[in-house]
Formats: sequence, C-alpha cells, structure tokens
Amino acid sequence: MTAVRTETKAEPAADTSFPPGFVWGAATAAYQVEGAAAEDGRTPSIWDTYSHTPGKVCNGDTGDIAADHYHRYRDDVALMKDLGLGAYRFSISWSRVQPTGRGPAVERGLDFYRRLTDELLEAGITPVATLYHWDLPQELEDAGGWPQRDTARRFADYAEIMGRALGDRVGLWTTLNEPWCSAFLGYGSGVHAPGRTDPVATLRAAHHLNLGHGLAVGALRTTLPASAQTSLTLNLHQVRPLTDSPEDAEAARRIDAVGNRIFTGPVLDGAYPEDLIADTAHLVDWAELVHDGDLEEISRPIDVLGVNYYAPTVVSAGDGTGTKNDGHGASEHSPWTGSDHVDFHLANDQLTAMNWAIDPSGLHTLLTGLAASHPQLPLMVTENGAAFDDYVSPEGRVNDPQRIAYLHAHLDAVRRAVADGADVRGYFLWSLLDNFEWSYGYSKRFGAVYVDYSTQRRIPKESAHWYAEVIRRNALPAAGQE
Ligand code: IFM
Repeated sequence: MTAVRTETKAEPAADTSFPPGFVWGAATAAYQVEGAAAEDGRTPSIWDTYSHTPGKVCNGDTGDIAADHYHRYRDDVALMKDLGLGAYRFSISWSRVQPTGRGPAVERGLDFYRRLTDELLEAGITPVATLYHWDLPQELEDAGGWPQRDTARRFADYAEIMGRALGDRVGLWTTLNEPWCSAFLGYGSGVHAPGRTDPVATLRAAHHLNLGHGLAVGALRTTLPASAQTSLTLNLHQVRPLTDSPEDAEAARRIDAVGNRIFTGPVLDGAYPEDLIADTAHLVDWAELVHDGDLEEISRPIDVLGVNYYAPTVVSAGDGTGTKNDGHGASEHSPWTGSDHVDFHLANDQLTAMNWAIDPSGLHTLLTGLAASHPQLPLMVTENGAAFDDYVSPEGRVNDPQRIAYLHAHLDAVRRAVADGADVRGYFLWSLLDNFEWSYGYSKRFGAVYVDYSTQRRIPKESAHWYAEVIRRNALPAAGQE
C-alpha cells in the first residue's frame, strides 16, 4: 500500500516589515555621554552641580568623563555606520555653546557640534538634534531656573543661535526632551537636578518649559530652511487604573492630567486642561501664570511628536505610600504635584534592571491613542530600550538576550501600531552607548554598545548586532528566525 501524502499548506508568513523609509536610529544625550565637562569654555550645568553634590548620585558618579563622546565621536560615528544606523539623535549642551545661558555663543563649543554633524553626514547618518536634555546652565538656575519666565526667553535665544549654527546640517530639531522630568523630578521630587522640592515651582517650571518650547519653535522657524522639521519629545505615561473602581479611574485621570495633558493640552490643543487647573488651583493661579499670547506661542505647529516609552504607569486611589513604584526614583517628596495621594503599582513582575515592568502593549496603546486623537501628527519613537546587568564574557562578548527580547517585543508593538494606522516615522533605540544614567550614575546600562569606563573601550552587545540586522532588512526576524 502506498502511503498517503498529506500536503501541509504553508501558513503565509506574518508580515514583520516596516514602511519603506522608516527611520532607524539610536539616541544619546550630552551630559550622559560627552564628558569634557570643563573643556573649550563649557561651564557647569545644573547636572554638574547636582552630581557633584554628595549623596545625590549613586556611587558619587558624575558626567565629567562619561563615555568621552566629546573626544571619541569619530569612532562612535564609525560604529554607528557599521551598525547601519540611519539617524543619530543627540543633544546639545547649552552651557557648552552659551556658557552663561545668555549672550553670544562660544565658537569652540559650536565647533564640536559642527564637527559631529559633519562626521554624521559624511557617514550617511541623519543628525537629529535635541536642544535641551535637562542640562540648564547653572547661571540660569541661579537666576531662578525654569520656574522663572525669563528662562523660556533665554531658551529661545539659544535655539536661534543653534538654528543659525547648524541649520544647514540638521533637518530635524527637538526643542525639549521629556519636560515632565525637568519640571516634576527636578523641582518636585528632587531626584533630578536642580534637586528642588517645591510643588509651586514645579508647575511654574512646567508652564515655562512649554513656553520655552513654543518660543524656540518660533526662533528656529526664523533661522531654518523651510524643509527643516521641528518637534517636541514627551515621555507620555501610559496610565492604567489598577481596578475598574471609580476611585482608581479618578486616580488615572489625575495622573494623566499632571503627567501627560499638562504638555499635550497646550502644545497640541492650545489650552491647559480644565481638570488639571482644578486639581492644582490650590498651588498656582493659572490665570496669573499663563500670560495673554502664551498659548498661541506654545501651540505653534510642530512637524513631529517624539514619544519616549519604557513601561506603563499603573495607579490606584491611595495615600501616596505606593509612590515608590512610579519608576521615578526614591524621594519623600512625590513628583505628582497636586495628586500626591495616588499610589503606583508594577504592571507585572517581568522587570528590567531599573525595576520597570516590561509591557510592550503600552507602546502600542500610546501610539494608536495619539493617532486617534491627533491623526494629522506624525510620530516618532524617540526613545525606547532597557537596562540590564550586562557584563563582558571571557570571550569578550556581551550577550544580552533579555534586551533583544525587549527590543523585539517593543518594535513589534510599533509595527502593529503602524498597521493599525498610526503614522510612526521612525524608532530610536535608547541608547547607543552605556552612559551616565542620571541619579543612578553608571550603575545602569542601557546601551546597545557596552562601554568599559576604565578604558572607554566600546563592545557592541549582541543586541546591537541584532538591531543592525533589523535595520538591514527593515523588518523584524520572523518567528523562529531569531
Ligand atoms: O536615560 C534616560 C534618558 O536621558 C531620558 N529618558 C529615559 C532614559 C532612561 O532612563
């Protein structure tokens, strides 16, 4: 008897590809990688002061040397080229180019960014510049910092300087990175520079960061070619109530207001949310804080919204004793100004070295939510990644399967969001290099490239090779092809 041949129909392979032209990048920030803290005229920023204050940063680490990117940028660009990166998102150190935060620029400081961007362009890598990634010149903090309105005007002057200096080389500009952290961690919980813990100053800082963003967009527009794009990057909290109770829903509403809509409201919709104003009316008089014309400035159109995502934010009604799980560092002062009674929870027990829960569905929800609320606004994931306890094997390799799994799952969430209609134009892995992770110093490694801080040797981790392959194919590996 002849055997019956059964024909198994091959399942159509799931489409794991990204749209043509999708931008593949990696990101860093000036204070986290540059080092050269006192070279070529640079003066201290609030992060220099903060990190040099005993007890503020883990192990007393500072950004004095960091990953020495200031001196090694050529090698780093070569590394980016090897990985096939299409774009590099870096930030500019304000006090390197304008040491007092006002007045004329220092050419030596500008020259570093001219050299860096030239090197990138020569390597075929698109430079994406962020003007402010948390390092306010100390002199401006001494004059009152972001709670003072004048800081927003100084920021616009600085934006104009940078637009003039690099406008011919940089086509995509981001004004602020994660202004929530600048305002709420810097002036609220104090776990970031300048380390103040004043709820009134926090809300004033948030408004002046918004104003600074709007004024900077205006200033950039006067200096940049029409083809250049402007953007803002927000660390939007993907807020979830712990239960279906009305109390937890109310906690989620409050955290969404003070965590997200305090920025998206004025920037994208031209108004601060009524509920936020009511929640914080005992702290600030918004009618006095927001001057006539401010909202028009703040809501100037941007070309792209940058979204940074790491983990969801699960909340419940409570007494604030659960704040420690908000993922934003330990402080007896809650950063959640006006809503300090809300409790925070981990979404699950799969954690990164930051103790952040791994949940890629939050990224999909954020992107599709933004696409639904602001369908005309192009999006970019300007940061996503994970810290794990990486080490160099005896063979000299850094095997980081957990990071590969994290990236795979989150990129798949981006791909699904695109398939569901979100106009996501690109993805920047955080971070290109291991670097100074703020209050955690060098104890947390986010890089695709391992940095041995004693020699500054770079070792691309397995995840870097994996990412290079994704970039090359413009697609994720299909199941079973990892
Ligand atoms: O390292 C930071 C970065 O500077 C801003 N976004 C979050 C990253 C990880 O904490």
